Amino acid sequence: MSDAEGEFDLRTLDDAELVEQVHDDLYNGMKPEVELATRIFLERGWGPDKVLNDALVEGMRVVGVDFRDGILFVPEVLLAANAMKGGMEILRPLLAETGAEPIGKVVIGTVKGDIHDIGKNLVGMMLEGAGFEVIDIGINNPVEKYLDALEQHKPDILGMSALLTTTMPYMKVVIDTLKQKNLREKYIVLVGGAPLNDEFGKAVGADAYCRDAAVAVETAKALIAAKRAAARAH
Ligand code: B1M
Repeated sequence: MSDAEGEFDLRTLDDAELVEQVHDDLYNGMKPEVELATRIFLERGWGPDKVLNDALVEGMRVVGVDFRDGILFVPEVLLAANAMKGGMEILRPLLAETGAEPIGKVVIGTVKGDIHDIGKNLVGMMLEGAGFEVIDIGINNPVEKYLDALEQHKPDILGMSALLTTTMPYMKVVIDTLKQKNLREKYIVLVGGAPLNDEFGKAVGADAYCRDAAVAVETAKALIAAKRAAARAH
């Protein structure tokens, strides 16, 4: 039952107990334990998307609630985020497994003033898994960084992420700049992040707001197909 550190062995837990445990371990920022639990789920035949959603994303949701309520603070949340990333890195190659030709190219980044990147990373991984080539330009991106990346990589889609009500308006700065430079029509612009909604997406001039990574994939596929069909029709 015990391992070298005198902790109990995660493998002795059944699936439901292990899910509870990984939520606790995420909450407590215990990266090695979260990584081990992720591996155990996979060994037990869980699909990577189920491990991601039931174990990691749900655990992070609980962290978010207690962060909001002042029970957890930035240092603890950083540790939780780090633990989450440990699990995500194990899942990354599995989520991104695809032998097919890229179905499109995406540049994605978190907007200026915002350093949240877990959701963005997840969206990037899921897009890769769906066959997109993804260029991730990281966090805290001013409009110039987006423009440089668009110029350099010539993607089909620009994805922007914002997790703060104070940073989400920056998406409009980026989209307005694209309009000023007559570049807006060249790209499908998708936006996402917890505080956004459909209305906001429309208000800033994005093509779509994506509630989560799965919706981002569906939307990216649908809008690329529509754009290509329209181009063929001309
Ligand atoms: Co911050 N934080 N945080 N934080 N943080 C939130 C966002 C907050 C809601 C917490 C709360 O109060 N409940 C709150 C924002 C409140 C608001 O603006 N209304 C908040 C705050 C206030 C802050 C600070 C200001 C705290 C402080 O310093 N006092 C500070 C700001 C720093 C900054 O950015 N300048 C801050 C800092 C941090 C940490 C650094 C500690 C850490 C980030 C670590 C990291 O990302 N590397 C952190 C975290 C982890 C969170 C919470 C707890 C979790 C976010 C997360 O990773 N969720 C968050 C609470 C919450 O959201 N419940 C919170 C999991 C992730 C899978 O979901 O990111 O929503 P999400 O992504 C989803 C969708 O939104 C969507 O798909 C993803 C996957 O399904 N999506 C996209 C996201 N981006 C997309 C892009 C797309 C498409 C879909 O493009 C096409």
